Amino acid sequence: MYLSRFLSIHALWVTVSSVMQPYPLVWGHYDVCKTQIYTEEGKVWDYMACQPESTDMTKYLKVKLDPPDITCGDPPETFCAMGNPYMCNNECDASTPELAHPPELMFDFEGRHPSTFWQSATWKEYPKPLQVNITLSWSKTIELTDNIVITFESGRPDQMILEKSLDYGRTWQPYQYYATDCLDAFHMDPKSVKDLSQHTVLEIICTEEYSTGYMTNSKIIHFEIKDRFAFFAGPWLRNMASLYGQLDTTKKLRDFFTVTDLRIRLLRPAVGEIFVDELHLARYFYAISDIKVHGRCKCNLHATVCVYDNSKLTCECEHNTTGPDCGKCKKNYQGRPWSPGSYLPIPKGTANTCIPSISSIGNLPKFNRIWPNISSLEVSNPKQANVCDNELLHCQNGGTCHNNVRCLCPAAYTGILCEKLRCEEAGSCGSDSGQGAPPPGSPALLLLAALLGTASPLLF
Ligand SMILES: *[C@@H]1O[C@H](CO)[C@@H](O)[C@H](O)[C@H]1NC(C)=O
Ligand SMILES: *[C@@H]1O[C@H](CO)[C@@H](O)[C@H](O)[C@H]1NC(C)=O
Ligand SMILES: *[C@@H]1O[C@H](CO)[C@@H](O)[C@H](O)[C@H]1NC(C)=O
Ligand SMILES: [Ca+2]
Repeated sequence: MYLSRFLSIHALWVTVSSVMQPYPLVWGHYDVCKTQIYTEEGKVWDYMACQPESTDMTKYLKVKLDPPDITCGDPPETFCAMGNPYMCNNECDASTPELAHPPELMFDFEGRHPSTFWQSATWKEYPKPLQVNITLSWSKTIELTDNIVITFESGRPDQMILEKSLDYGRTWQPYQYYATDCLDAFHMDPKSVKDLSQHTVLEIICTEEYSTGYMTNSKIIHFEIKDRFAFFAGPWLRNMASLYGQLDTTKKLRDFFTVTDLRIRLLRPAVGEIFVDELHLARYFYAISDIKVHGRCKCNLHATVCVYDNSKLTCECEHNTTGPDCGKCKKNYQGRPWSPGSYLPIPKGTANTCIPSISSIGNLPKFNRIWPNISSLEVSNPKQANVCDNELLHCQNGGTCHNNVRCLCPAAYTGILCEKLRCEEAGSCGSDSGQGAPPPGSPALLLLAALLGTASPLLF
């Protein structure tokens, strides 16, 4: 309807949009910041919310160990196999490349045999705790899009805390506690992410799921990003609109997945038994073969490109924004306050571009934004029509608050506060349409996947 009036140069969007017309538009890719369209007034730019692709972020980090001399091999030492105290023929020697285990080996390409790994000195000063901080710094805000996965070469630690910073390492908050015995180690009841819900998703938990006591042959520790997304987007992350809507409105939720630094605090190595074998302390140490961190530069939905230059990540800002995260308006484009882009409405979102300052052009800017029509709201006094705000979150079902007067609803919802299912209003709710998602394998979905050259409907 609306779109068919335009002939877009960016054929993809036109095709996708018209293909998707019969279905609610439940997802977007946000991989284009603007396209040129033809209107009755000629060629104009159409701006939309955009973000960089999610990628392997370990390529861009700096790693720092505390204490700095904790890596094994200086002086050379032998260590024993955890499970067998009499197998002590392994050597660590920092001055011999084949026998050294420097921190870089946590981030090199894995998949060969044997794996390469960082290793700490052994616990020779027992009972003094053997503790190591591994700090990963990006000097840039990034948004996590997939699980953090840490692979241990020997046993997984008995006690560990994953911490995060949002202010380049000035302050730290715990992200998750890991222990063989949470109550004993941290005075916390053990929980798993599966015990959480939409309402408790931000709770910081202690988990025993990844400790030595359980499946001893597993070497992996997760911080579960996807399980947390699933509370909003469903178990197969199909209803991304709902997640995006929630991320749009709830700053706390968005910040939860945002970091500038991560810190792995190793507090007690794997012991594997109740008592520490004091005669064979060379059995105890930390060794990590791989750390996976997937995410994207946070550019406030104003850039698709994030460049790595001079060991520094920076958003290439569009929409006349600027700053490392596109967090402010460019000079002479301060005609209204800066605002992040919005994921809604799906699929193109709202660009919220910065507009020319009034003084720079002499008169009011012409601006093709649709301002909310207050008189169309079903409220008695339009002057007090404060329908919603981002702190109090009155918009429901993932709706976003727009200038405090209107909720922008995800495609499947309607009503002033997005409280009604659109299909309910039309009297056509089927079993699946309540999600607002077309059934899996529907022609629209398959065609969309084909157009975008991806087999997966996931967005990350
Ligand atoms: C690790 O970092 C924490 C703060 O996050 C600090 O209190 C602790 O002393 C550090 N431990 C080591 C071994 O540097
Ligand atoms: C930003 O400013 C340039 C001129 O510097 C202009 O051509 C462009 O259309 C503007 N973009 C947006 C999104 O307003
Ligand atoms: C605003 O909404 C009212 C009621 O729906 C309508 O009569 C009016 O024409 C609208 N105004 C504009 C500027 O669209
Ligand atoms: Ca490795």
